[in-house]
Amino acid sequence: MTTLALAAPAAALTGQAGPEPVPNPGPSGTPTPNPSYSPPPGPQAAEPAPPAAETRRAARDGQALAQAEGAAFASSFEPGDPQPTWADTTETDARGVKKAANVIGTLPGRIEGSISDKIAQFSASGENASGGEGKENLADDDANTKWLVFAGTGWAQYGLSAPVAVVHYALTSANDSPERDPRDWQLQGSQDGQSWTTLDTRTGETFTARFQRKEYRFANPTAYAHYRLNVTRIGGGSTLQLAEWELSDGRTGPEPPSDMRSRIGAGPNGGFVSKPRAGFAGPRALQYAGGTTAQTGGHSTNKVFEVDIPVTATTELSYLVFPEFTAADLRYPSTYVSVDLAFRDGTYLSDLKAVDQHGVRLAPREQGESKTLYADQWNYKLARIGEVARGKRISRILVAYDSPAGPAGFRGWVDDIKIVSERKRQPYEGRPARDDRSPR
Ligand SMILES: [Ca+2]
Ligand SMILES: [Ca+2]
Repeated sequence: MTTLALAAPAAALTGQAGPEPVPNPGPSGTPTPNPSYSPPPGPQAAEPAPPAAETRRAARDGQALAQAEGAAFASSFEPGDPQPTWADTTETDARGVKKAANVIGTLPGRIEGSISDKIAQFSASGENASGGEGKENLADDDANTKWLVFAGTGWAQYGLSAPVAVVHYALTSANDSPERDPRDWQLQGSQDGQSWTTLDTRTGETFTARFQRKEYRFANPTAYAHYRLNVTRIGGGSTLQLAEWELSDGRTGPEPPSDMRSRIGAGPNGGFVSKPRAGFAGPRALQYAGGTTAQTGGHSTNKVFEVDIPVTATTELSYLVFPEFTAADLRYPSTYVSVDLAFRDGTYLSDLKAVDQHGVRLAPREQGESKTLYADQWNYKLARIGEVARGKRISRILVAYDSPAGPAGFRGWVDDIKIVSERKRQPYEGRPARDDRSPR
């Protein structure tokens, strides 16, 4: 694993959330349905954003490495890399038909009128980020992930991409330890993230079950740019935790239809062995996410990069993919994914029977069925596409999803997409011994 070690200066992403010194944090609790969220706890400081210089250097190093390998295209989604031409946009085939059915851009199970897509910034009084229990888990549409603070009180804060008049919110209790549930709190709004107006106050609330969602409504005509949940008392002890904190603008009815999500983001919140909130290399990756709406699942192919690359006999496609273990769903819906290519002649790589290094067809349904993609970790995929596509020209790089599971939510990350025309020998690959065939 070669995630970059990033230096850690103060602040940036976390706004006013200063590092919370917490003496001797204990383990965060009993096993959760997802074992990836229970590694030993570490320092409590909120994860800082990488400095711009680090980010630029990571991108430069990545491009230099890609060139040394003979790459015709390489993007790790960092500044300085080729940037996606499209976000959240479904591919249209040569006949003008959208390559999607029964997939929407949101995970199922949100409260009505959810504004979670508008949350642009997270801050908190503390978190257990190194244990995979960071503040971002409060708004990931997954009750199986939680925010945890080693303190009996605490606050979490959302900065919105545009002001919204919130009139309805929901808290969902976490997987274990009911005494850690919030009991007294205020919901507050702010325009500047500094001065706060209390909009709703609750005292003596209890959650009677794990993963229980409780919804609260209040009158509020003002569109605020920041919202804060200020927990002033928990059930007992000195650890606060919460699985979800959802905000709603009060809209009712079904969500407007939207294409599968495919956009640059900060990487997965948790994982067995990977740095949280980072890509495989560098701090960014491409997120794919959404929900299937039919019992028989759904599919969507989204366009990401516009390119013009000739395919030779030796052309290879490689990438890394991190399918999240969403909603503790043992059908692993996030693993039904592949990077696909659209050729100038109207054909697609997924139709050409290209295979990866395991001999599995490089198409989203086959990738999921193969069980070669492990959830909650980065998986490397390499396909010698020259064997099936030699002589064609690549027009677009796509991310394709096709799952038989539904209705189900899925979310994952793609990083380090590379198209290598002719692989150059690397120093670390060595040379075959000249006398391999001679007897010793
Ligand atoms: Ca990256
Ligand atoms: Ca969560």
